[in-house]
Amino acid sequence: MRKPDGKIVLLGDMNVGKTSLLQRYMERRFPDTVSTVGGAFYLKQWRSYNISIWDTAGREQFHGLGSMYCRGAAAVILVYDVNHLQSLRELEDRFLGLTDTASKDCLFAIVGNKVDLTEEWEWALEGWDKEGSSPGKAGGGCVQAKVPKQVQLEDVMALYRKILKYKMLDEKDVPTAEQMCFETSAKTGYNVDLLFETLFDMVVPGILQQRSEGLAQTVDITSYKPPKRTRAGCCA
Ligand SMILES: Nc1nc2c(ncn2[C@@H]2O[C@H](COP(=O)(O)OP(=O)(O)O)[C@@H](O)[C@H]2O)c(=O)[nH]1
Ligand SMILES: [Mg+2]
Repeated sequence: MRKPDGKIVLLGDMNVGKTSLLQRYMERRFPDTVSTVGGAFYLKQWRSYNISIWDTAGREQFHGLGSMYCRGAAAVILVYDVNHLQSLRELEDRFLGLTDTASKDCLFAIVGNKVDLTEEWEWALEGWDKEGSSPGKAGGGCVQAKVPKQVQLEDVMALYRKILKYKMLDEKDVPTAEQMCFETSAKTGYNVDLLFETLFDMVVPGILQQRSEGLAQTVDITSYKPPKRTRAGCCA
């Protein structure tokens, strides 16, 4: 197996939907029951690059996510639940510190998952087939009442800018908050492809740069000529 060219990690509180997002993207499905204890990462071929995407494998519940996990990451996806403000706060309080080992030009995306559970989702998808999913029909056990969204995008973008400050990054050198703050639903697939594929495209230039630096080093070594031969040249 070829060594991955780039690494992307998912971070965030338990139950925000990290495993579901990854499975929705990689396996094109939303399983009713997900077990995070299992495959810790997926390999995605994107154009001619291999990108590894790491899930936290349940370790977040033990507060035992070491900073090893983010080592060398080209991008970090910070996931919160749009219906739980606390899950956004946890990103700053508990997870941001784990990203110190990421690559120096690491990209950050902040993702609010489970938008399908909000009232706003209903309005946004006016005309969308709501068969069985509207609160009025809450007879079935699996139908959940819609609630107003708890986390507003402005607060998320403010957190993004705070992260840039924490990382001492200049807003002009990195993607904007508008580009890097997403709202998704692993359940319906809403914005899931957009999230991952935007990030893949963004990490590719870094991979190319790493490759060319590696290549430059190789060229330096192989083109090195012993001094004797240089002196024998005809340029003097
Ligand atoms: N309605 C809804 N439920 C979701 C969504 N994403 C995940 N879930 C559910 O939330 C729970 C936690 O998801 P999981 O992927 O295990 O979260 P993780 O602990 O962050 O990996 C599971 O019961 C999922 O089915 C979503 O987009 N919409
Ligand atoms: Mg999980």
